[in-house]
Amino acid sequence: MANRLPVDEVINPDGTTTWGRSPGGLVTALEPVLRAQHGAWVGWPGGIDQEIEPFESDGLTLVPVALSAEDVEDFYEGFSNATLWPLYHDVIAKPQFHREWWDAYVEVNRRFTERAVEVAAPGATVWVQDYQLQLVPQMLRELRPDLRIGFYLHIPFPPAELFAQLPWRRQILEGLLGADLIGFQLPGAAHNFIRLVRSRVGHRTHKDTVQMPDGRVVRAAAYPISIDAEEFETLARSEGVEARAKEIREQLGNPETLFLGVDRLDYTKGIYARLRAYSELIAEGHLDVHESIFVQVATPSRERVEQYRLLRDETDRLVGRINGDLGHFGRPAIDYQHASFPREEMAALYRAADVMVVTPLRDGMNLVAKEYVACKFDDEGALVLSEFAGAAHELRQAWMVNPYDINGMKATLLEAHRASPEERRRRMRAMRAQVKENDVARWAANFLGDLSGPSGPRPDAP
Ligand code: GDG
Repeated sequence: MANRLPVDEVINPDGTTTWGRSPGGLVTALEPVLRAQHGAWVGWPGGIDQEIEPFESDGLTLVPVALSAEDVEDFYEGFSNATLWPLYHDVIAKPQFHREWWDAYVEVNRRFTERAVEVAAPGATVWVQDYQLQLVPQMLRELRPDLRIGFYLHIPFPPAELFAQLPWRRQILEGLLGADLIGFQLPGAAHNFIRLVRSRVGHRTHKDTVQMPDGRVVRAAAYPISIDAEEFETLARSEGVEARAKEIREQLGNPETLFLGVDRLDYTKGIYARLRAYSELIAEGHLDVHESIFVQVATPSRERVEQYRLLRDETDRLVGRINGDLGHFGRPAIDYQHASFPREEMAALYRAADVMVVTPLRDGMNLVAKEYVACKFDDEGALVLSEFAGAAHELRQAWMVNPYDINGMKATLLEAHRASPEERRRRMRAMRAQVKENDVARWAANFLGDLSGPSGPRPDAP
């Protein structure tokens, strides 16, 4: 179960509605697993007050959980995206703590739990996804001790010093401890969790396990998420994508070097500092607007949350100022797209880009970095990557940056830009081997294998 169902409602020209598969790493990862197990997906269909019975879509059973307008405001935009999201990302933005948001979080977590309880067969495995549903494992276990429960957190889990701000810190820890296995992107996050459980809940811990008073053993470990690398490569190799990549470069005036950024428009992604670093390289004459261009795709995201509205205005202003100061007719310094594109277009952009710039201030993993690597089947292209993205632990041959250090970023952007073709190929080859080997199917299999493995104690199973 996840906050969102893997489908979006599509309104046809005749006014009827159907469901279309929403793309994304998680959907591709879990779909084959669910299919093989005849599993069901519990989640929010994305609209308001949609009281819909479970239905089949492409052979998957989808179990909708209805949210009211108030739930969306308090549970989703409020507690999930204005409390937990900034708190778990190093408090880059100030988390807001509101008691009515917390109440909504508890209530909606309860609703998700009840839906799962209705559809889970005796002894079934339930895999709960992400920060919106951290209370579900405990709620599920109370109602259904027969279930095997896994939880996976897609975003970072903060150090104890930051997590301690949360007025409901103990409830969240206890919520998660309802699971048999808790997965994180990085070992450091699992370690943060174990340390917090010891200090705040008082349970005994040993290495990556927690000894629960009822005799259960809960494990917390790292399972770095990935992408369907083969599917991306196949897409990248298709004629349509190759032609579109050429066309994009032509439309941009055949620049010598195309720098690319692709992110949800989110303050964790470090878009502002990245564009400033690039613009200074132009202003100081290290790069020439007639030879280089920076394409920044910022996918619209969480537009009703205030921090995100402010970020959009700031980014618009910055891009306007940079282009006003440094661009020429038909030669902007930055080509900024506040839009969402089909996957084929994303693949074409990756194919077209010479230097991919991924500089989040904090990121659980960052799939964009892995997608870029997967699309570069000719071993061309350079990846500039933030040390603060989970992906930096695996893509070690990227050009690493501290996204808070603008001068450092400038130097590294130039280094990646000027690197010899051999140097780029050497690094890209190593990263491609990593991503191909550790794909999303392996991620899911590792987690589910450990969840069902002999170490998972099942004292209450019927
Ligand atoms: C969270 C964590 C973690 C983006 N724009 C378009 C588009 N995308 C796709 C990308 C990529 C995905 O969205 C974004 O994934 P990221 O990993 O980069 O970032 P988050 O959205 O913040 O994801 C993150 C992830 O969960 C998984 O655990 O890695 O750290 O924050 O797949 O390609 N796709 C299409 N059009 C767009 O305009 N089709």
